[in-house]
Amino acid sequence: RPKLSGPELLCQLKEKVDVVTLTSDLLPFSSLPWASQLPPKLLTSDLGPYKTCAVVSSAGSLHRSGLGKEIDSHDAVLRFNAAPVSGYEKDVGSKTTVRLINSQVMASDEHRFLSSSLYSTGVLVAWDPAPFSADLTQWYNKTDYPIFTQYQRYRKLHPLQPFYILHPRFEWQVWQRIQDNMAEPIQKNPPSSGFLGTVLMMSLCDVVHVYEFLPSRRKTELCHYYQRFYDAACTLGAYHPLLYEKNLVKRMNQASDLDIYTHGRVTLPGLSKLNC
Ligand code: NCC
Repeated sequence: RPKLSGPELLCQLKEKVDVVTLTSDLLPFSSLPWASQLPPKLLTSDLGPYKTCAVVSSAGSLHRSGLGKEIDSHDAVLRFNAAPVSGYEKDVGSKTTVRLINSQVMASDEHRFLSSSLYSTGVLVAWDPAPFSADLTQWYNKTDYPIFTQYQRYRKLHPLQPFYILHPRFEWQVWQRIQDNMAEPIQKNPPSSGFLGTVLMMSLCDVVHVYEFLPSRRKTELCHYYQRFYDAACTLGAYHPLLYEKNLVKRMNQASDLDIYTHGRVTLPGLSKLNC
């Protein structure tokens, strides 16, 4: 199959991916007693549009980047999982508009999801690796981690904080974009939070800058900017098809390779700005 150009890949994202979240009117949730804890509307109708947005990967190469000011100059900033800002402002900024978390973070004791103040800033969006092609009821009965019990608990403790859950259809539609553009079969695991969040912000913003998803000259085996833990798999991927995601993002980048090398910065257009 012919290799698509950057603009063609962008149009595929726009045309073949629905950026959807769970709403209280969807079965099986609408028949459950806690349905009203789910938002009535989609994330994309409640949030944005923003002019410029920053997606801050958690990569170790953000360490000593000095990118904090630039990141904070955006209208909205997306962060991932347990990535902190406190103590790291110089490198990653201090603004958090949206935090995308996987269901493992919500469930594991070490992250103290229900009690830590780390999660109380901004809009929360959670996701769980749903089985491929499973319907919502099958997924609901067999989630990877207990995303729904933790969601209900969190909502009770923080009823005013907006909190969305990604529809598994979104995960797998993004996965399909990766697979359709690679010659070999890729692992049937959902894309990483980093790529899911990038596509999510492309649906909310006119321009998206992604930081250290494609590593700069600061490239390191340090996994996260906030932990002394080394593993090249954090940058290259193991469970997630991370290398393939990065290949696509490289092809879609609208700025120069020098931006990647010096700032670890990729520039992507908002989906609404595309003429397909
Ligand atoms: O590490 P993680 O991701 O939280 O990082 C967020 C996103 O940043 C990009 N990244 C990160 C590190 C790095 N060196 N290079 C990068 O490009 C990736 O796009 C990544 O998605 C996840 O995707 O949710 C993930 O979560 C962690 C972990 O669950 C959380 O950090 C909580 O501790 C996963 N690690 C493990 O399961 C051990 C990771 O595989 C994916």
